[in-house]
Amino acid sequence: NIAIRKPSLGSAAAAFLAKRHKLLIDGEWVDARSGKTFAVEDPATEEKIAEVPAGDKADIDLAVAAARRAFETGPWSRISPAERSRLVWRLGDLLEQHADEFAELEALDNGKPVTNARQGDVQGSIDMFRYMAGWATRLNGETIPVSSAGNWHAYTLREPVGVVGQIIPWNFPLMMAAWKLAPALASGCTIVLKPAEQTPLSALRFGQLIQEAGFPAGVVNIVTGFGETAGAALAEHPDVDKVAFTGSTEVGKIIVRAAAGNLKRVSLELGGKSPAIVFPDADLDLAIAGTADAIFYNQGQCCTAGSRLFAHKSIYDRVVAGVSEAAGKLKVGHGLDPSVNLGPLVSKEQHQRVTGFLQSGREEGAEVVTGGSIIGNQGYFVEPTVLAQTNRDMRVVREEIFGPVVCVQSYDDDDLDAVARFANDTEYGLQASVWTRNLKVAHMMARKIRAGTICINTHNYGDPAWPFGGYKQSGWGREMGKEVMEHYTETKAVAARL
Ligand code: TXE
Repeated sequence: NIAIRKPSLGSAAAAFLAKRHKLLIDGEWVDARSGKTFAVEDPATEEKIAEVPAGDKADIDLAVAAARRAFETGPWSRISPAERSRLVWRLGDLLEQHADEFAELEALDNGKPVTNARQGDVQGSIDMFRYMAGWATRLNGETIPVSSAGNWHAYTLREPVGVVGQIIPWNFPLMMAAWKLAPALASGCTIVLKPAEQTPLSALRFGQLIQEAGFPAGVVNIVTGFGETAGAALAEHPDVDKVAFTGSTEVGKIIVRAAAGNLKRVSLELGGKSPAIVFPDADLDLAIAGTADAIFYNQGQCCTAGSRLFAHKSIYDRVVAGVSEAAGKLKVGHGLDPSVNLGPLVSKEQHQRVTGFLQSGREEGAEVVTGGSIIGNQGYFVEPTVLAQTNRDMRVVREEIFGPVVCVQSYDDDDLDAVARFANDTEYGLQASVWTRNLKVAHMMARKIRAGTICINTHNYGDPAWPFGGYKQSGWGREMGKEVMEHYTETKAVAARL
């Protein structure tokens, strides 16, 4: 079931790859000031596929200055909400026109299966721009019936927060850019975007679409580079009004400290260790397929991955056998092969990290029901793995693995509070799924679990209209939905004595 051959790229993606890649600053494509570049690799073959500029503090300074000018004095500052809406909508249209090219770039750069990239990442991004386009014309304030004596007219205005720094990860490179850019643009902010160093290509290609759509210079600036240099410079920049970050909880804490310098607004979407709970009355075919997908989709590199699977004792053996069988059926190979369902992990670092966890799971006594090893000696492939007989004290159960590795635990308690305690036994709180036919159980569990998103008979759900984010150490704030607009706007209260 393993086919690691590299299919060829379509002509559009190949033409983009062959270009010399530059930073987008103030409407111009430029080299990093230092002249430095770094290599981007195909994680399925470990071949170098591109070189991109290694932007650092000097480039971030230029990009922030351009974003500030665009925000304060550029045509963007005078543009009508309807025109902003039209421009954001246009990004969705342009992305749709180039959807296959973007899907291929994502598959090549990240390793993910191209069919998932097309249906998930690219379609999700198109939908995000279209949904957020609507918000541009709906950011109205309110009139307030104040209690002060005399005649007053009091009201609020919603204003864009200003210059926004956006730092994104490598697991859904284009979609994370879309989640961040779309609401910021709809609300009238200007942006400096820093893609992850592992996967910069789709963001750079998207920069071309931003220009084609007709956004004024400086509204979106894209600086590729490393976290410790470009990312850190953006997070601590005194002229950035807000930073939006998706990535590890560890770096999220660094961002908060860096942001304290000028008290910029911070939103964070961080790690997870999401529970998937299968109740004895669940539709088991649905639950087995769904909980397998919850962990194996995107090679387990989802912040919401259903990495802690709880199955009631009465169905535990069937769930373990079913998820293991589903793992065995996955076709592993190069992400560009449309028949593949499981690609490589994104990088050597992630490969080592995940294999370290597999080793740790074994040492701590987990039973490897299926998988458990790396695949081949080229590319960052790992077998989809089911670890059974796991418990709350194991590192594999406590820490985010970010690979196709599920830890199954059985429970025999019928008390919902007790079940919720298992689910909540983590420092994270991003998502949870509940698999049951009983409506009362489903909705009671939804209330008892401390997580930002709850899925009933599904997992890894997302929609542009559905607010997404975490409790506890999974982050601050919500992306998507109407909630995200809170993060990209300030409320100004005005009072007039009449
Ligand atoms: O993430 P980092 P890494 C988790 C997952 C994974 C682990 C490590 O568990 O195994 O994190 O991945 C930028 N100042 N997630 O090391 O470092 C970096 O350049 C400013 C969960 O790749 O957090 C990149 O653009 N920025 C997650 C982004 O932060 C810095 C997605 C994310 O990288 C920085 C990815 C710094 N000091 C990993 N250091 C999710 N929530 O979906 C790094 N960056």
